[in-house]
Amino acid sequence: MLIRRAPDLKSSEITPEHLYWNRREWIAAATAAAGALVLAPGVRPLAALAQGQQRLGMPFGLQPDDKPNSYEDITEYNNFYEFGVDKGDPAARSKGFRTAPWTVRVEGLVKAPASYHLEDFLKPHRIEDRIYRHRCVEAWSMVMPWRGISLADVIKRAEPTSQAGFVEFTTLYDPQRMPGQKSRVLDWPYVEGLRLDEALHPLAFLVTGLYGKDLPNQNGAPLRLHVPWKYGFKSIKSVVRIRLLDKQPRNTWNVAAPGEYGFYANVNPGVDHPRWSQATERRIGEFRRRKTLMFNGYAEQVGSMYAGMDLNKNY
Ligand SMILES: Nc1nc2c(c(=O)[nH]1)N[C@H]1C(S)=C(S)[C@@H](COP(=O)(O)O)O[C@H]1N2
Ligand SMILES: [Mo]
Repeated sequence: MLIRRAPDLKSSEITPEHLYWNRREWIAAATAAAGALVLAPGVRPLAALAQGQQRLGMPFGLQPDDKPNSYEDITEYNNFYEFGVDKGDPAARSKGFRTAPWTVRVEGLVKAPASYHLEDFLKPHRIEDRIYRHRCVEAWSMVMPWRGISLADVIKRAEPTSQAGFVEFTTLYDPQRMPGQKSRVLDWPYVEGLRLDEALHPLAFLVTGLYGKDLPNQNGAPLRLHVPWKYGFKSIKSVVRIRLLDKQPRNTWNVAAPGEYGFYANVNPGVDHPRWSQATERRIGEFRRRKTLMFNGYAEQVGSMYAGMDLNKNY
């Protein structure tokens, strides 16, 4: 098929989204999925792309009315308390945050513990682009076109021992570089955890980029987790340590407010937060409310991991 060049754009129109959607790989994947469909240049081939990812065996949970949020939405409306508690603080206050050099330690109940420079940590792994739904516990949501690596691959590379049952993640602790850590709003450093089977699920993703470019600081550069079937607070940013444990790790929001936030934090429209409903959500950039989906739309992929568990108690 003929791939034409995108028509001339005014430089003000050349957003990261434009560059991203015009990438040859996307167009090729979408076209493969859509058979003979010829995509006009600049058209966001989202539906075709979704089918393409599915056909290539890649996980995908987008719904027909989902489309990725703009670069501005994703980078200007953030939760990252290390840089302040207001939604605009991370963009404003993380600008000078240095993320190189960056070291990641993988340790605990593994046969191959190691401390890596970020580049070496990433090197053996396949870099992938994935579009994920993101649902904050505050009842707003976005759709993120991430770039990153499979968490399962990282864990397998470390060779967990037979005692390992959980994975703990820790954010950098450095109040000089992360000024929000000078205030005691949370118990620093931010920590999160997953059961080992959750961490090995193919949807669990370690994010290194957004819209085909490096991850902006406010989104958790240089390495953050995204577990798309769970509330956003599980998706810990600026990770420096991944540790395999035999018991359930502590997680920051559960420590801060145990009556409000659990360990599992699976998106569940049937279990309300004590102070608000989780039945609906507002997509950033829209005004209407959408129904929140069980497991944030990924029930088909992840539901079996929770068979037999009371999800009203294990929230
Ligand atoms: N270290 C750290 N990780 C964090 C947070 C945080 O405050 N500190 N906030 C969490 C919450 S509540 C959400 S909703 C997501 C927000 O990610 P985003 O800003 O990329 O949308 O990051 C999560 N990861
Ligand atoms: Mo959140």
